[in-house]
Amino acid sequence: MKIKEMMKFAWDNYKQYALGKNELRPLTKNGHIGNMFGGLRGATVVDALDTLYIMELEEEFQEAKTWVEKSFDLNVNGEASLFEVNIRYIGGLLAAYYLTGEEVFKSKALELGEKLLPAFNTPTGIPRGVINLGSGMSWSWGWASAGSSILAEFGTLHLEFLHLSELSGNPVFAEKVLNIRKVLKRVEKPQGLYPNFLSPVTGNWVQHHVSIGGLGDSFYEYLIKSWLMSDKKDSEAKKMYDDALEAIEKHLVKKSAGGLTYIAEWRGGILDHKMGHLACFSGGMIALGAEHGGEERKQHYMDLAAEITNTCHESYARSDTKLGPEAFRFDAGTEAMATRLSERYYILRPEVVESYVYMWRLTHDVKYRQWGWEVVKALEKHCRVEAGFSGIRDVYTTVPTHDNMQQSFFLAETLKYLYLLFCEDDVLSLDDWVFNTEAHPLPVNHSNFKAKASVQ
Ligand code: DMJ
Repeated sequence: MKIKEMMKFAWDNYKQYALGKNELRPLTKNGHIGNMFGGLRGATVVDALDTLYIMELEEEFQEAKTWVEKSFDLNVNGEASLFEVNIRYIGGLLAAYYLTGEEVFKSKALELGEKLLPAFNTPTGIPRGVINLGSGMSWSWGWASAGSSILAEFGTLHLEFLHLSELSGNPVFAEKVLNIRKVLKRVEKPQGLYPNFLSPVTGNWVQHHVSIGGLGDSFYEYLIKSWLMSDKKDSEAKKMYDDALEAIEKHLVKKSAGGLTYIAEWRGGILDHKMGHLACFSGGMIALGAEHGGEERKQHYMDLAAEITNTCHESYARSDTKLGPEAFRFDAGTEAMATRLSERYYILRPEVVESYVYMWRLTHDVKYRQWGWEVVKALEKHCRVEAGFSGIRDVYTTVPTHDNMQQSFFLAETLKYLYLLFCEDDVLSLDDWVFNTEAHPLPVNHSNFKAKASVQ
């Protein structure tokens, strides 16, 4: 099918021009290393493994696996983002292991997991955002206020770390993430909301900025997915998710004059009427979590999920390329469009398609497949170049400039979600798998693995 061809094209070009680098630069036909992964290489290889596997691109999967076996070096020395290494590398390796049973993926995941542990050596156990994978030294991002750690970063470790404990028999990983939860349960939440910046030293909030988009996003996602991954036994996570969503709905969810529902950002009580592309994952999340005692509440959340997904679709539909901007606003007569030049770009992000997949699987309303197909056509028309796929700098012009970057999450997420949108529901069924925030599938614990680690 078409999407499989797109994946093969993305992979083949990466392999030809950038194998072993982190991403492909499709215009200049070379590789990009960047500074997010602390000297680790092959981000695209590890991110692509499970997508190649589920699409039955067998030869290509073998190429990727061989690179992991022969060339993936973990003895590196450099500053890595704990969050990025966890979601892309640990998540990618774990998913590849669970899908294939190949030991190499498991042993690399465990070895890498060990290297992340020193980041948790803080007075509260809340990890710092940056870690040197060689020395184990860790520190906070220079841009994060007053040495704080970021909610979406330390809140997006739970799923992978429970699996690391399960596979290694070493409880340390689970202990680390359960401690994070403990700190978050204890801290006072303004109006029930979770601000994005927390001090790893005092365990208090450093700033009152709340967002379901960047800096906050996957923390909420991992609460509901922790519950699902525990086969619905981790009721503590469900309760935290329900309470957080209730506060978000009360304080952040708004309707525009034109009738579009959106989730604003909150700065110490003042609303910023903006939604980031990243926040568009929330339609899918709210649908996935729409399970409650009563039918009425369930329907309420399914409606909210559908409305948010519709708004995100509008952000695509209102652009000339039919791809959505990095952020869109609802102010001064603007509805679901970027108002700032700096927010008009699209870097092959998955969140809108991700919500289409959940909405499709949970409602079977064909419009979600139609919307997904609009994305396929737009990607082909505006992002496909001679040697791969590239992001674009302005979604509001049909002669867009390319950013010369094929992000690894395009192979891990965007293409995987598009593929799943057009598959039968039993391909990576939502009953048996949860997707980490980089779309790497992790199995639901039907056999009750270490329930003691997830509910205490
Ligand atoms: C991915 O790495 C993950 O989806 C993460 O949660 C957010 N950013 C990118 C994709 O946009």
